[in-house]
Amino acid sequence: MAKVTELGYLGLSVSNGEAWRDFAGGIIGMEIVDDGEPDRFYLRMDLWHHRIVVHEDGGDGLAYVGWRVAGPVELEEMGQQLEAAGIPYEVASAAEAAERRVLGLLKLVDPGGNPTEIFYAPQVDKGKPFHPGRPMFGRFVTGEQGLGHVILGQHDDAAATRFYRVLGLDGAVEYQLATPDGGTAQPVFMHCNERQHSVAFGFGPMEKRINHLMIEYTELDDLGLTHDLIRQRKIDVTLQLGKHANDEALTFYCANPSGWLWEPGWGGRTAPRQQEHYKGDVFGHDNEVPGYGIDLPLK
Ligand code: MBD
Ligand code: FE
Repeated sequence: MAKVTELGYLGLSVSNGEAWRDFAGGIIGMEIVDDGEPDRFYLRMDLWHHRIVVHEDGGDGLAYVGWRVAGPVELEEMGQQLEAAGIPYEVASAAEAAERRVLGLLKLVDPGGNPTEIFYAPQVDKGKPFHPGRPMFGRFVTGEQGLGHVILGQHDDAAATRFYRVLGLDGAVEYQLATPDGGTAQPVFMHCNERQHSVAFGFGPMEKRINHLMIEYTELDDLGLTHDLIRQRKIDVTLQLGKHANDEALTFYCANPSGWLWEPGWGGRTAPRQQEHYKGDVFGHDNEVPGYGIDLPLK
């Protein structure tokens, strides 16, 4: 069975490119890459050509999620798996693959309607050192762990779990949380490498396709610097600094220029071999600004 190996790239729709350059570059530390295309720029986190494509198309949300497989054999096998599972997909053209700076690509949609791509062989610019958008103490945690994790909107958590298992991710419900209306939220977290989770869902209704992107620093001081910059600019912090029970990362959640969240973090543990579940988090993550989704009490 072919399995995806990492959350490889994201495409974002944005209305305010200038604000995004400042946020992703000047605050978070990503490298801004312009390739002379008028409708998009790129965010670099390591030696890859990019990890994020920012499409200046007037939208403000997720455009697509890119999952990597090891190579062409695995991509073909993945196509057969999708077919066997009754999941429709398209094999992208050479031009579409080139647009994504990869050698091969399938395009499909997950059960929540999230545009999904499965690719192999990203362009890695070995001769171009990573140059962060602001001075950094360290680097982003990427490599085998992919670019971070995303929380996506789904209408049917069981269907979403089945879909991501076909892609080769593993995981299940990790929290049982009391909701204000007396119910129980049971969010699902899934992984495909040492990163504790690469995708999660099941937090209740969401306004946008994506609730947040988590990115991780190698150095605690970069998380601290980002936190200072976010506070200086009076950007909404929706959940304050805290530590999740599942990935044990120190993180906080802040609003990006499109009105959804980024979760900068540090110190995540790797995925345990056996499933666990939690009734709450370790500490912190108090809700400071409501209205961005995931306002559930995590403790
Ligand atoms: C996470 O990364 C997260 O975003 C939430 C809400 C809970 C546990 C881990
Ligand atoms: Fe998260």
